[in-house]
Amino acid sequence: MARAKIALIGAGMIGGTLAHICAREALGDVILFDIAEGTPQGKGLDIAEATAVFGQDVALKGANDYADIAGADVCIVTAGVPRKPGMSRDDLIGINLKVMKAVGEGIAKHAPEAFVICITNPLDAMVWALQKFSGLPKEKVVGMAGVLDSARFAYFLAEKTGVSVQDIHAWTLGGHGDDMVPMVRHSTIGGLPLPDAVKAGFLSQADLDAIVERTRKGGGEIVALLKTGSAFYAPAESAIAMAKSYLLDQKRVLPCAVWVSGEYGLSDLYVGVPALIGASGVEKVVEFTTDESEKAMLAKSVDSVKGLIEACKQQDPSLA
Ligand code: A3D
Repeated sequence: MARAKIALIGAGMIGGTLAHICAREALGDVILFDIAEGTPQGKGLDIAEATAVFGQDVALKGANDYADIAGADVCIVTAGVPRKPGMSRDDLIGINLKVMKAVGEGIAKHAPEAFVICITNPLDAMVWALQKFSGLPKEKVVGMAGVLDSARFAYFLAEKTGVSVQDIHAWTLGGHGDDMVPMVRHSTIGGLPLPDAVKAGFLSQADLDAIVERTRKGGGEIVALLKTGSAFYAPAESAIAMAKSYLLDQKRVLPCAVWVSGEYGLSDLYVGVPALIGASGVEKVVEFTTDESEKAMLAKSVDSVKGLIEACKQQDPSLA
């Protein structure tokens, strides 16, 4: 059987990391696409040479022409600019919306059958715009944010409690901004919902509150440390989990930015919710029960997403 073809649109920090993981795990042949000449070719060749060390038979190629992504099974989009210290994700709209237009048109022309995972920020607005610009089916265009935010939540819980990350299941919903919604009642340590884990002495309520706050600001914490860009290892791993669920029809339930039509009382936008990803793309949205406080937090987060979508429509009236 032919190997899958994975197109990475954007060969920067996340794109290069994605290519490395795809090659090491032999997920498929990789096309690294970027407007920067030499960068995708250089990273592609570097990783291709590494395949002879770790012993995987996959092909890697750098490209500056969309024709090279033809027939891709999966496209992972990181094209655009990341934030620098002092910037919010929303400050990126001006540049990244134009990038989404070019990328959307390129994918529509050359890889219209692909499952598309957007990572470019501000995530919920960019994946919305990418779907519009590409015209691809909504169930085949998703955004990566929730897997990363939930991984941060889980890691902080593991670090505090000493419990293996493997036995912590954490969920964040809503938009990928500082008002994202870490779902405390639905997240578990060794099967115990977090409020019960507090009662059982795994951590204090104050520790939990601090972890929720740190999770919300997790992206900014890394930006402040790196100074020259944003996180890339954990974002890349998160998108790979989504790509694998599609390519291998794993049917994992992962928090992703997906098009909602009525779920959680929301419609006509992309927002982070638990979604079952299989060979057809988004096959189901899982609806958690939400109490009044969770509903209010979700509504606030969704308002931020709607504000970003409005800003996109103002910048590019073709989206209105
Ligand atoms: P970076 O290392 O700058 O790579 C971006 C790449 O995009 C560069 O190589 C550019 O040359 C390339 N590029 C720019 N314009 C185009 C274009 N029109 N077509 C093709 N390529 C282009 O950034 P990065 O890899 O660190 O981050 C990429 C994006 O992911 C940024 O927007 C980040 O804000 C975002 N990001 C999102 C998350 C989420 O959880 C959603 C996490 C981390 C980063």
